[in-house]
Amino acid sequence: MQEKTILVTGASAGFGAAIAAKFADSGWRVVACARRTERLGELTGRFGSGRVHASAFDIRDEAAMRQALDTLPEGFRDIDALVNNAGLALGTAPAQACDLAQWRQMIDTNVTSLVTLTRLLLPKLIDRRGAIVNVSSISGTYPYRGGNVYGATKAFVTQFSLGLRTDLHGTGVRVTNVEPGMAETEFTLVRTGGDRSASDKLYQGAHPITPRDIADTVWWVANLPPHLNVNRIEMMPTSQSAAGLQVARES
Ligand code: 8X3
Repeated sequence: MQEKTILVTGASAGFGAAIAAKFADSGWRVVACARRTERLGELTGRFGSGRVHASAFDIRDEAAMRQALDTLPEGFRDIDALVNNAGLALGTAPAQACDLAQWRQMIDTNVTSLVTLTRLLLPKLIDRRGAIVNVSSISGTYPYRGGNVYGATKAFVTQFSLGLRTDLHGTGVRVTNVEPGMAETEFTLVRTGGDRSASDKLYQGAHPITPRDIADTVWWVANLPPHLNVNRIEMMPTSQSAAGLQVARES
């Protein structure tokens, strides 16, 4: 059987690194994309450059993205699966106190870059009857304090996944939206600007989702028989649930 190729964004850490490792370990070729060259080197060091191609570029830089796609080496050009994993949350302040630059960075990364890469790869994915897995979040469905623009970007990803499914009708391309809840990665360190104690406190005793859990899920979705499409998967740690509505009463 011909080896398949998967392109994973945000592959230097967390979900992306776990997804890249899972697929590489299971015989797929992996195009691992991220900004941090040295972290991608861990993947190529472990699996070899014939199995993992490290593609280092800033996902917000469209010219660099196009250049990276145009210069994929032989053996990594026929993309069968795209995992749009790169994304971030910045800040936990209420909307009225947020930093606009952080909002723009989240929109640029989580929305603009994701749609750009998807659009660029769609012809190949259609040729290959491939698969797209978008990493969204429960924050796109359930609002929480300080989630504001981060949640809105993930709601975009969720709706974009549904829209892609519709537009790709009849092409054989599968589209899945994965919506994780609390997961322990560098997510909270990034969100808080490196506050290790905030990160540790959030996850302590919660048994959060692990990168391995997400890698196993993406693996399952991507390896289903071609006649099956999982539209969306909402996942939470058992310890997490929605908290409901609030009322501001007159005192
Ligand atoms: C990450 C999940 O619950 O921290 O997107 O927003 S949550």
